[in-house]
Amino acid sequence: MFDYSLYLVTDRGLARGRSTPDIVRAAIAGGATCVQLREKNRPIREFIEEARALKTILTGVGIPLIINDRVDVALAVNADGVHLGQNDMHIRDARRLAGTSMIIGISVESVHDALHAEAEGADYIGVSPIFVTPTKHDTAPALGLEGLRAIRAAVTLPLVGIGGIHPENTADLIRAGADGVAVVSAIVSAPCPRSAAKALRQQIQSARTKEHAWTNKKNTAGC
Ligand code: TZP
Ligand code: MG
Repeated sequence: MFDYSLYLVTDRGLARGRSTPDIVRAAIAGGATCVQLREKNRPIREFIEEARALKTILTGVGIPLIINDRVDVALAVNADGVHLGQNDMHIRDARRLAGTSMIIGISVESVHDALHAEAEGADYIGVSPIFVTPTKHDTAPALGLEGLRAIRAAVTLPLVGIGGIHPENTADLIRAGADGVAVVSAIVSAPCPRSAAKALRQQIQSARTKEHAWTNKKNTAGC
C-alpha cells in the first residue's frame, strides 16, 4: 500500500519559473511521499515526456507517480497510478484499461461520491476541497473538517484532503482522520519547496504521534 502522507500535486504555472522535476526533487528531499503530475492543457507528447522524467526520478527513491486525468499517459510511462475527477473517465472504465495493478484515485466532494468511489473499486480518495483555495477555480464549496470527518466515517479507503492546506492546518486534517494531505501551492509556490515539504511532514508526524500518545493514555487510564 502506498504512503499518502504528504502528497504533492504539481502545477507548472505556480512554480515561479522552476521546473517540475526540480520542484519534485526538492519536495521528496523534504519528505513528500507521493507525487501527482497534474498538467492541464499541455500537448500530450510534452505531458508524456514530463511524466517519464518524473517516473525516472521517483522510481529511484521508491515514491509513487500518479498521473492526473489521463489513463493513457499513466499507461504510456508505466506510472503507479492515475487520479480521476468526477467528470473524468469512470473508475470501472479506467480499471478496464489499466488493470488491477494500477492505483486509481478519485476526487470526491461528498459522502455520496465517496461511497460510490468505494463501491466502484477506487484505491484511495481525495476529499476536495477541504478549505477555500485560489489554486483551483471550479471546486465545490469547501467541505471543512466536518465534511472530512463525515466522509472518513462513511468509507474505509485511504483518504487525503486537498484544498487550502498548509503547515498550520495540516495537523487538524490528520486528527480528523485523513491518511495524508495533498498540496499544490504550499510546496510548489514556496520560496524553498524542500523546507516547505519538511514543515508539512513534521506536522503530519507530530499529529500522529500525539494522537497515539493520547490513545495510549486513554487506554491505561481505564485500567
Ligand atoms: N483539487 C481540489 S483543490 C485543488 C485541487 C487540485 C487545488 C489545491 O491547491 P492548494 O494550492 O494546495 O490549495
Ligand atoms: Mg481531473
